[in-house]
Amino acid sequence: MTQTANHTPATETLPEELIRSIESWERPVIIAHVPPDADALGAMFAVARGFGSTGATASVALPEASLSQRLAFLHEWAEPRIAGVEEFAQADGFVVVDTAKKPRCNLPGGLPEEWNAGRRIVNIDHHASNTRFGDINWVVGDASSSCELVFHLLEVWARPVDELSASLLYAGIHTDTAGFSLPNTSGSALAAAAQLVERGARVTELGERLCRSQRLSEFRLLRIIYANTRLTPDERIAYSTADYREITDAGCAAADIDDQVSIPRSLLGTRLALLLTEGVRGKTRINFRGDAGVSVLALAKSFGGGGHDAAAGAILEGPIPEVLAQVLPQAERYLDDLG
Ligand SMILES: [Mn+2]
Repeated sequence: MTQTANHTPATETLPEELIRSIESWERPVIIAHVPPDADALGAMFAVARGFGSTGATASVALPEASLSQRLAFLHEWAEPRIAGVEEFAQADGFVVVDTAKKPRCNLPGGLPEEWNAGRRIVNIDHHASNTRFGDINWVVGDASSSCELVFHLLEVWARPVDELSASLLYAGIHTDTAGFSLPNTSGSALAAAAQLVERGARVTELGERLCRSQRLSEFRLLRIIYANTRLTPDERIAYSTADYREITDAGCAAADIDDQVSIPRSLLGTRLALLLTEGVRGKTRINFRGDAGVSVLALAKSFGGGGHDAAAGAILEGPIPEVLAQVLPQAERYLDDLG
């Protein structure tokens, strides 16, 4: 692969085998994680559009209930072909983006357990905890987002990045860096974003849609999360909760739980923020966020979860009070050990 000034070091790690493999696919299915965020959706749709420009018939795995109200516009923009059981049966290969482990794949119902049945999986991701479950893995732990990686992929693959693909990819970089405010806002992330803007990414509309387009239902949920926010006595940990009743009474569903952990996280002096939500009755999802250099990945892993250093998650069986009673003391000990 030739190296040009536009390529970040991430491109140098792109396995040559990856493009050789996907080039021959005519009916690929593109998959991301559950619940899909803007990075997952943007990367998935942009990869599908890359295949579309070669004449291949790509479809995306996106069960309807898994799409949040806030991000439904990305789906409306991209108008992807949705993969059902039939598309999975006929697929000649799979691209999984932004997904740290295979069981996190957001799949339609009715698939056999071994859904890839010997067909190749290409795994493109920026989660440090990625288990390399693909047959070809391109995992760049210090990339800002999967969308940044997909942008480089499309460039090396010589697929057009039109105004719509640029917008989808920009959405992922914008969201995964929390509006270019997190430590993963690297030079390469900003350079990719700049190139996407030059290609016509809809910056103003995306800013409005992603940052200033709360539905009343989402607003009600935020009010609950503000009201439920607590601090530990030493104020190092801020946490909040929303149980099943609170989420549904607000008019929201499991798919609408996204980055609301930013509320407890926004308190001055917080080193570790937690959000515990019961989007699915009887299961507690925890979002972990670390600030001031606190990595939360090992903590999330101790509960069977995964993610990044600064942002990780886990899902535990049981109602919120039970899980909180277990997680909070462990999180305090974890901070004590970090010193
Ligand atoms: Mn991501």
